[in-house]
Amino acid sequence: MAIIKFPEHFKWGAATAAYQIEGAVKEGGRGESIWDRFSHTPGKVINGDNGDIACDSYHLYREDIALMKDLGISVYRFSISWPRIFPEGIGKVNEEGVKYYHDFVDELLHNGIEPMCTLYHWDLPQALQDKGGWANRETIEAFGQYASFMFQEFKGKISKWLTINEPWCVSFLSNYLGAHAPGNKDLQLATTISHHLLVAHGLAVSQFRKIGEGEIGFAPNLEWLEPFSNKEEDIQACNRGIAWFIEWFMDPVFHGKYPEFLLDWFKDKGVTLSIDEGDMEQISQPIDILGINYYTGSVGRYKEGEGLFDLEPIDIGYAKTDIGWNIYPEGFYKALHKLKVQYGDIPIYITENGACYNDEVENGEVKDTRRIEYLKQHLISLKRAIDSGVNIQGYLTWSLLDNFEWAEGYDMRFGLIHINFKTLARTKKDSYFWYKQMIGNTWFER
Ligand code: GCO
Repeated sequence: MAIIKFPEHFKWGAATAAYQIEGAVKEGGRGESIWDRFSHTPGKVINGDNGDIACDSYHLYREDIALMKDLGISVYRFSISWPRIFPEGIGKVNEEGVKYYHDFVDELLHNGIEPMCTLYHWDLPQALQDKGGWANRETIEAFGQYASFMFQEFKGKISKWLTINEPWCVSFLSNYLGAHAPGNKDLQLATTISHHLLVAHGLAVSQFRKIGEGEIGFAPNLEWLEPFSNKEEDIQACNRGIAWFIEWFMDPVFHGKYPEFLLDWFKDKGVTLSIDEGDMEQISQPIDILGINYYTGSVGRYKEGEGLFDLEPIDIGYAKTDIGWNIYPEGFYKALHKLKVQYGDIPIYITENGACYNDEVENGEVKDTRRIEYLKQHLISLKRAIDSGVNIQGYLTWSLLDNFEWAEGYDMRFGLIHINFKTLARTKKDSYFWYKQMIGNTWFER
């Protein structure tokens, strides 16, 4: 038995995103988002699920916040639905949407919970998509205006901001792999979008320096890849795979340039990046915090022609969560360590980490022991990283509630709290009670 103990000041939290929990998509003057359009397109989401009702947190947020308070978290990460603030993406403000988030944030503050706000968690106003979405640089300007409006409006209330959630998903997963809205399959388009997202991030940071108060950063996701052997070709293939998540998005922000070896790789695939004057300066402005989302990793081997990077994932028999992702806590530690080596001591918040297990309610209980085990394993990796000098300030688990898991719909459950999507009843899972105890103690026993 060992005690895994965290610093007293360490922040514990949980995370969600607007489209995944709010519902009420046609209420309060909200405009249409690309996820409304995508989820209502037959064949895009499993079971034809959509976010029309989701957890109905739009109406039930007081109940959710009471649960957060009971859970004992000190910080809650949520996202703003851009089309609730600007139904057309730009132009006229929807006062009802602004008021909704004021009421919501006031309720959090009243309960002693610090808001951590994501500006873009994927629900782009459809009106902007109709004009080309993130491929069109006008969307960057629209994002800048939306961000400025929010910084001004919530000054003194929200002091932790994240610009873009998981730019890899917004660009490559959504526009090259086609799995998420808007569902394109075009590497050039996806690469262009990845750059525009970073410019939009930088624009928001520069506005924040003028009018905002508090700390700002972004929240990339990453997956770890361990080389199958120590052959150079395996190592290089895994480096490319990792760099697609890490260096591609972080080198521009922290070092003001894209990684050469990936630029060359993309060039060989016929993809080029068009960088306007001033873009790299905009992107590389200093940020205050870095959000990291980590779920999974795997072993990879060089194989010519396999995937985008001549990289073949090898299943060496990992245990998997119910969504089929390998459980790979070692990669969490290694990735955090790599971030320190390459990007220094920027304060890091783990803005997402958690597991999909679809346990149901039985006799009023949800015995999700596998989620507790996943959390323990990843918190041990986190502790190893902290002890190795990585500047980690907090951990926010994904997710507070079971919710709309994008293209997977409602079947895939990540919450500490079970949602019955018919009755909207909330039931605390065993992992909720475990996390609550761990937060109270700041340690757990292994
Ligand atoms: C994100 C994530 C979440 C997912 C979670 C589980 O982008 O922040 O995709 O929204 O629900 O990662 O897949």
